[in-house]
Amino acid sequence: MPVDIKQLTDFLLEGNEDQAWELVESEAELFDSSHLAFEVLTSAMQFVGKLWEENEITVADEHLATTTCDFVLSRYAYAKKKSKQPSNGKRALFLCIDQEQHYLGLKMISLLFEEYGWETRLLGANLPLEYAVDTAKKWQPSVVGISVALLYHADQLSNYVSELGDLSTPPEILVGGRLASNYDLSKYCSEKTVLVPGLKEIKLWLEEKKGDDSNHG
Ligand code: B12
Repeated sequence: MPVDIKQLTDFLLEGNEDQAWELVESEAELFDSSHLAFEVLTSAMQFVGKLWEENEITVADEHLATTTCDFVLSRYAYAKKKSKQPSNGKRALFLCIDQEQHYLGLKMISLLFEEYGWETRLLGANLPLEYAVDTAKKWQPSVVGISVALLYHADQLSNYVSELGDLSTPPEILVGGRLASNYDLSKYCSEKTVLVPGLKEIKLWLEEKKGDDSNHG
């Protein structure tokens, strides 16, 4: 049965954590595939955005939908803990650039990496560049995932890409978020940066990496 996005959106807007969770949990297809579950939650949050744009809901409603969606994501991750793949020994660091508040997508991506056996650190919204660089130096992730949603943050993106790329052991940099889905961000990135428009593409990337690992013993 296809999920009723309108109903899920209503549960998020009401702050109805249990009903929102049950809708995701009761649908076997969604419970089995985080990819599908995250796709459905993304659509519901985009619908929230549309309602806000049309003045149908307030900023407070939007915040409540966000915290409820965040709760559902955490509960999903907890419920799926046992089906995680064994550790692949690799680290991925996730952050939003300075002033960027939209972190739900970043959290979804971090959870997907965990399912694939990565060790992750989710630094969430609004991380100034100096702290991104400092953490990458100390923790030595092989991947840094950066999220950016708003166009006026794009200029800053190039500083993150170049400073992280200049580290003595530079991580692979993945850039995603609403802006990466809607614009060509390559002029703010380096040749090595991987631009990821959405869930389908990151799943392919994770599968490819898994294949590389098994090919190299
Ligand atoms: C919730 C929300 C907020 C919340 C954010 C809360 C939070 N903690 O995330 C709050 C209320 C704080 C907020 C604030 C603002 N928002 Co807002 N917000 C939204 C809303 C409704 C949903 C965002 C969301 O969670 N989407 C769902 C997630 C899952 O989608 P996603 O981020 O795209 O992530 C997916 C992919 O992009 C990918 N991905 C994401 N990150 C990464 C990272 C990597 C490494 C990879 C590989 C992939 C990846 O994975 C996800 C999988 O599906 C959107 C509407 C929309 N259409 O998105 C507006 C929206 C993005 N906001 C908007 C605006 C204008 C603002 C404000 C400027 C409003 C204001 N005047 O204050 C501020 C700016 C705050 C800031 N400085 O960042 C506009 C942007 C319009 C534009 N042209 O730029 C939108 C589109 C609303 C609208 N319809 O106009 N917002």
